[in-house]
Amino acid sequence: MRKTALITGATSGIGRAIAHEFAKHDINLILCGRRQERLDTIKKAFGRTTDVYTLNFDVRDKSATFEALASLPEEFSKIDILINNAGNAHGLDPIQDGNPDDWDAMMDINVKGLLYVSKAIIPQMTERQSGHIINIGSSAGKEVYPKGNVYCASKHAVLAITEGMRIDLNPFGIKVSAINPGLVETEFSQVRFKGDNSVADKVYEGYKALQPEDVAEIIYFAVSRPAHVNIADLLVFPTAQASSTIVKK
Ligand code: NDP
Ligand code: 8X3
Repeated sequence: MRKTALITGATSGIGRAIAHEFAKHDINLILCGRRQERLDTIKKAFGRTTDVYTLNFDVRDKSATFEALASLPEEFSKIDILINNAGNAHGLDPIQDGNPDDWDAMMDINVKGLLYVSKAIIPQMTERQSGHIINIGSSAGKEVYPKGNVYCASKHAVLAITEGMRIDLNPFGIKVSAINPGLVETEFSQVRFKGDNSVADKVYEGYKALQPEDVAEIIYFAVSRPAHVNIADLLVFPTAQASSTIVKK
């Protein structure tokens, strides 16, 4: 029987690539994001290969998140795989110059949004005693880099939550994994630099960054392991990157 995966942040970058990879492997998809027109386009593209349902909500909005996830039709209501991917960096400033609105966005989306979505989905997994939750962390969840302060804190929190989830959900047979990429060429830097593409493009200049498809393939590998194997915590860099701050250009 086909599995069903719910992917947050499926309108772009890593989330969209995961949707593509999963569609190739006959996994039914629930795709989430705020940009409905993109969800429609992606549904059209992958809907020929697999069954796709879209949900439009902002993970910062607790009641909208719970309402959206409670509204799934019967045929999409059993979620085998949850990919907590929605997230972004907002700004790159030393702490003394940081914008509290950016701090709110990162903590509310990357940390609290992940918790709200998980809270809505976990009960059906504990009841069935099966499921796989993949949280998209970051190399920024393993080391802090200059001006990364609050983004790095949000991704350290994702890693701590992942470990906590794995401990608490292990008795229910639920797998929990953190996949932590280094630099991936997506719309991430456009968001971080608030649409200033002259700055955003420079992030990926002069070396080959990870592509979203590279991360998606790793995630499919993680979800397709045998029942007794759980990839707990995986860190992946582009070859040109040795750490958050060392990139060979
Ligand atoms: P993108 O900007 O390309 O994609 C971000 C996704 O998150 C979009 O689909 C966006 O959808 C969704 N999203 C953002 N804010 C919200 C919100 N408030 N509510 C619902 N959805 C939201 O970036 P990436 O693909 O690179 O990022 C995906 C994940 O990977 C993030 O968690 C990021 O931190 C992590 N990551 C990225 C790395 C990189 O170098 N790019 C490296 C390591 C980790 P929409 O705007 O339609 O809502
Ligand atoms: C995204 C990678 O290095 O921009 O998590 O923080 S980085």
